[in-house]
Amino acid sequence: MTYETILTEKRDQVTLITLNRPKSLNALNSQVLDELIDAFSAFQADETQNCAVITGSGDKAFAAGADIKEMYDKSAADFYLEDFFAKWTSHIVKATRKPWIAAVNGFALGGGCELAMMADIIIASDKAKFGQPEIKLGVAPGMGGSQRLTRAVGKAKSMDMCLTGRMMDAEEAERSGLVARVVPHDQLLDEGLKSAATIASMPPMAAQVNKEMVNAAFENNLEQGLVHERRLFQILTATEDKKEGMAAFIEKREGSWKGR
Ligand code: CO8
Repeated sequence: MTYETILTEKRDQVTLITLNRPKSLNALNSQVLDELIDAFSAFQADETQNCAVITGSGDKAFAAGADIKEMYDKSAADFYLEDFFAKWTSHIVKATRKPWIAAVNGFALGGGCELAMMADIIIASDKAKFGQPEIKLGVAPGMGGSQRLTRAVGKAKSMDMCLTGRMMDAEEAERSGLVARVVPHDQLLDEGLKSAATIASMPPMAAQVNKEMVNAAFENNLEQGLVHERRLFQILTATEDKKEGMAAFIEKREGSWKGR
């Protein structure tokens, strides 16, 4: 498969995947998803590769969320029938049994924060910012944010983030347990690749088993939570406030809410 929205590179035993739509702050559209699924499948299948790193191109964003312009015209029926974003869980989280690291180089918002949280380890640049601002668009997290963020940082901070849509800087994210480490911005990729090389040098099966064990502690009942979350997201996409919230973003103005 030829990629247009991501870049991939093998560095010894480490696969580097770069989200590459810098003009849209690496927003995650259907093409990105399809290409990521292919890249993660190739990584999983390649016996020479033991660990992966995912990062964002440009200086500003890891990923500023699901692509609002793509979601704007979709109806609730479209979201429900496509089971929009279910493939992130089945193809990228579950099917990738080898460990992978998110090296977060800037904004990780909405789906971007959710993609980072799907990784086994998050390493953040000191310029990284995390958030679940979907409420400002009249919706809510739909790719695991309400579940994974709450498990990572606890109810108090997760509620604060989801209800106000505020961002967390890298220092707060580390203090809250969302990220493993914060490193200077210009050293992020080197540090991410170095950690990945360390993991890649471990016995490959033991690495996968360790990952599986830690996830077993983390993910009990997550499946139900994620299905529940997706259904609720799909219902929200039928509201007038979703239409208004996304239109307001695209037209660069404040939204005006109807509450329905
Ligand atoms: N989607 C599409 N385009 C985007 C997105 C996005 N999420 N974020 C930024 N862009 C685009 C902008 O429209 C702009 O494009 P253009 O130049 O053509 O106008 C370009 O990227 C640069 O963005 P800004 O000019 O806005 O840059 P600023 O530095 O002023 O602001 C921000 C940066 C703060 C990151 C700002 O862009 C922003 O708030 N972005 C939106 C963040 C957001 O709301 N993310 C959540 C999206 S919803 C989501 O992720 C839901 C996931 C779950 C779905 C599950 C379904 C079941």
